[in-house]
Amino acid sequence: MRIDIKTAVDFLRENDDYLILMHASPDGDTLGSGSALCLALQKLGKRAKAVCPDVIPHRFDYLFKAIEPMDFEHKNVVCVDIADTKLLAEMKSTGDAAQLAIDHHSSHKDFAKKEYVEPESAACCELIYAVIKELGVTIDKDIASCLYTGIATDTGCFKFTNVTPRTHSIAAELIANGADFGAINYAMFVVKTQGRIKLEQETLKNIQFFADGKVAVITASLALIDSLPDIDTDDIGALANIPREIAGVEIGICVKEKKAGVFKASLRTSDNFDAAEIAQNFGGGGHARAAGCSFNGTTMEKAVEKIVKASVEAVEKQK
Ligand SMILES: [Mn+2]
Repeated sequence: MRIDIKTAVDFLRENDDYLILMHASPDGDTLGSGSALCLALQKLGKRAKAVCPDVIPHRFDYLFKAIEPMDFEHKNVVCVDIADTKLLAEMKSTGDAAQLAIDHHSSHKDFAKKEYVEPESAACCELIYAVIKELGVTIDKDIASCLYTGIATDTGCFKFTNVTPRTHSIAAELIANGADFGAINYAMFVVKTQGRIKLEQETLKNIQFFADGKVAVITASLALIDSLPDIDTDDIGALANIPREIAGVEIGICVKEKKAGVFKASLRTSDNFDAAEIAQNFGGGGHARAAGCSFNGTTMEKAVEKIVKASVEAVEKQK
């Protein structure tokens, strides 16, 4: 059942022993939401723990340093930033038993007893901020840094069109309350491992342009990926954004070798092209500006040829 913030806050105030679930392949928003809510509930004298089905990348370690580890049997499950319990992987059944879900996805599928969902919010952390205020908990430096992390990461450091005046007002208050925004933005948006830089350097060497520079493709072979021990899946995933950073490129493609004979193409497009439509030619899909598809039992050259041909055709169709 959809509820308003007051009902969500009443529930949190009246109960105890919370297990807060954050989604698999965690991002800054689910982790910032989970850690901030956990800290706030602990400050109210309640037992709370925040759990993620996947390993949390080390760059997020600071979010959890102020949380007191608590050993107890949970009575109430709260899901944060989770649009669908499928995103909980092996913890799906725990999520399906949730008492409360707090989320901002327009695609949110109701699964909890109580659902506080506001798709107008740029980040789930905007909702958690409002919940914590309503709970009457003071937003200290630690909570402010957690909430700032979620808002900054879900807005691409305040660059995406999901940003509203309210997003900036909340961020301003978080900074006033001590959010470590300089260090957070450096860790989230600037610093890269040596492996990541090497990966970008090697893939940029093989960039190819088509359709008068409107289509660009880069490739990453398994041999290259395996030769760089300090890269993670985020580093590999981020390659997909590189071709669209080049002026004039409207369809940016990255083809990665997943295993022998299996290739994944990721597409990023301008407003003039539908990435999902191109990916659908090969049984893939996704969003209008970001989509992907797979090619099995082939070679890198053939996979590139197919996805480039479909992209060039999309450009020609538009003329
Ligand atoms: Mn989010």
